[in-house]
Amino acid sequence: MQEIFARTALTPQGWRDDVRVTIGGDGRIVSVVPGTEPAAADVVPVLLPALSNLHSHTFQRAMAGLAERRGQEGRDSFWTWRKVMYRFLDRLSPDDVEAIAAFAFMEMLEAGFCAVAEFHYVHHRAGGAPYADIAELSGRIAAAAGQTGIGLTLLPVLYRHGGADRRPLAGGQLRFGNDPAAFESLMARAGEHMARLPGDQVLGAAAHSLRGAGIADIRAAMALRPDTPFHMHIAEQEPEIEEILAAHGARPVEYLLGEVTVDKRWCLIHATHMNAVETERLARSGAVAGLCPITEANLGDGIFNAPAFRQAGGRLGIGSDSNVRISVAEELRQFEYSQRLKHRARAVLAEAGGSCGRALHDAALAGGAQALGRDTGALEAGKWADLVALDPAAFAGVGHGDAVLDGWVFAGGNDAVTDLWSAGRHVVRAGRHVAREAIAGRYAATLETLVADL
Ligand code: NGQ
Ligand code: ZN
Repeated sequence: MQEIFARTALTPQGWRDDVRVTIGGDGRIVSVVPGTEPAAADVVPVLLPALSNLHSHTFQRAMAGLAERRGQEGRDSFWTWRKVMYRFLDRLSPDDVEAIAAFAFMEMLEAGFCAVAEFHYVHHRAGGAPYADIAELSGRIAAAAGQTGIGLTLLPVLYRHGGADRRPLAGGQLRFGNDPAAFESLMARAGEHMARLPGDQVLGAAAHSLRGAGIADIRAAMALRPDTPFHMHIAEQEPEIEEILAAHGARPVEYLLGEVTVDKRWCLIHATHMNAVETERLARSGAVAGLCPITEANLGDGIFNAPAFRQAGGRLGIGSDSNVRISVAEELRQFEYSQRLKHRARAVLAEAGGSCGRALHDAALAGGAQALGRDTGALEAGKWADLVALDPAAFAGVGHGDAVLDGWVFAGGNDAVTDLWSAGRHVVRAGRHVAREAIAGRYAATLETLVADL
């Protein structure tokens, strides 16, 4: 049993003062009692249910800041970035994958994320030969989650083609490829690796995109674990809309919704470019739109149509995707700010009369929990103890009510996070991960070898 005493906490009933939260040995919340006396060991100023990060490619963390140079010719774009990314991933050994994942997971925890959906598509050796264990790299991701204590929803990704015209994989993409039979064995082995993690782990699946997998392959991948999360990238770039239109005579979201049942288990990553009909239909499907505001800005993707999507009851969450910067507060801020710039308005995501920070937080909390298939998202008995403690002094902010969230999102950042519990694992204390030194040391050594000849 652990006890936390919070001066103020966000409960399903709203903000409450002097709250004692008791956590069971199984990592779930036993009780949440407001109006108590501080008797507990851990006394924190503000306690919140922690957010889940619904989309990550951890290996890309090691490229942060290394792909911001403009090429000699033409226009830099998502597609030129992707070439650099492919060159980079071709160098990664299993040890590198694990060291980078551990470092990124640690940073996520320090930023206030309790859990992550790792959209994992690098499966094989450079050139495409499988490892002796086909799920070697899935095992390395699981091991990194174990070292850091983050809650992991692992999404092994099916990837077969180099484009919607079914051209073969080439270059760096050779590390991604599996036919449906190989993918089934990979999923089974990944399940064995995941079984070594604590009980909050989840194994779902994904298809990379309508460019990387055909609709029959997507249906087969969906059928492997029917009740678990299923994710896919969609409609991120305008050339991608043209590519799907040319191959299938329909826009990506329109095409997908017409071919498979998209429901609550689905998370569509980006969904940046949707027309009004697609926006409305996706919102009504119950699926989560997986927004990655910092990465989408970094890659020049475009701006999600948030007002229409929310109006139609759409669910959304946030992901750190390329991990060029890992921050809960900055993701929510970037999301709202791109809406403000586009619509030339303020507090776009807020309800009438309500706090913007609170609305962003609540939406991402619910959407993240759903997308990860994780029993989380509230300070409530029975849920995983996924908790983050903030110190509003870090942003010289108000310590009560929704102003805490507005302060954190618009004026604060990672340094306001003092403590984090993931399914009861108290892995961030005084703002630092408990194993930071070892994890950061291993990462620095890895990075040195990787960038030596970049
Ligand atoms: C990815 N990342 O799979 O890592 C993609 C780029 C692609 C983002 N879209 C590759 N942020 O979509 O083909
Ligand atoms: Zn992605």
